[in-house]
Amino acid sequence: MNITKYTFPPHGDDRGQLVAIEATKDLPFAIKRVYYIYDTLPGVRRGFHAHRNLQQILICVSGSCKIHLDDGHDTAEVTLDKPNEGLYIANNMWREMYDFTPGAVLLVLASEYYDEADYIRNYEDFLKMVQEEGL
Ligand code: T46
Repeated sequence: MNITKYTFPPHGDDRGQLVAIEATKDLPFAIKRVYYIYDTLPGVRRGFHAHRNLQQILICVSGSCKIHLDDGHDTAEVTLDKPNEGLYIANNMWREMYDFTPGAVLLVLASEYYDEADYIRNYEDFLKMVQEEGL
């Protein structure tokens, strides 16, 4: 499976680091929504869904976490542990997030507004869709 990661150059100086991300210049889509996940309890695994249309960039801006990706054929485990590195997740990709370190913050840049109808939350339905649509 091809894993696409974006590295955003930090503008560091003797005060610390600053990362700027500009929609469509630095990303393959225009950002319509930003959300973040924090205070994740030990042992928690979340996600367990795919999206029909949504594209996202996941950045663990503090701490680290792991992402399980599944395109219906292959799987991959990706570690996010750099505040200037983003993982691109295309549509039609099953994802699970786990192994959050204490205090980890996972920032997500999303190509679409929140839409519950865009979620495929049943793994068997996901595999069926991949097979039927030849994805
Ligand atoms: C994804 C992974 C990486 C909203 O009201 N608006 C939002 O924009 C989002 C993302 C969620 N919500 C509500 C819906 C649920 O009541 O927040 C609650 C938790 O959402 P969910 O259970 O979907 O969270 P995760 O961590 O399983 O998945 C989230 C995103 O939903 C999903 O798109 O790709 O993070």
